[in-house]
Amino acid sequence: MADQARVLQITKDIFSFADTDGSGALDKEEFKAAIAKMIADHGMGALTEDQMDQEFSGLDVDGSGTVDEDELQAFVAKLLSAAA
Ligand SMILES: [Ca+2]
Repeated sequence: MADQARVLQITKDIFSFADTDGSGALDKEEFKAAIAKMIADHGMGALTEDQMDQEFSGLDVDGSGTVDEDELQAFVAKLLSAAA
């Protein structure tokens, strides 16, 4: 199961890794890099391009075209509970 401290830690790691331009938000390319790292580091199941596009749209609740750290955190929690 995904405990909250672990979710926060992983989110922080992944976010700082993936936000390569330091904008404080992940655009779609950065988000895909974030997913790839989650999969590599935490053994999550791989996602297809379509699934990543879908997740991105689902997470970007304010329609900004980017995913911020809170939005990423929701995704990390979901992936971790799916993998548990
Ligand atoms: Ca960024």
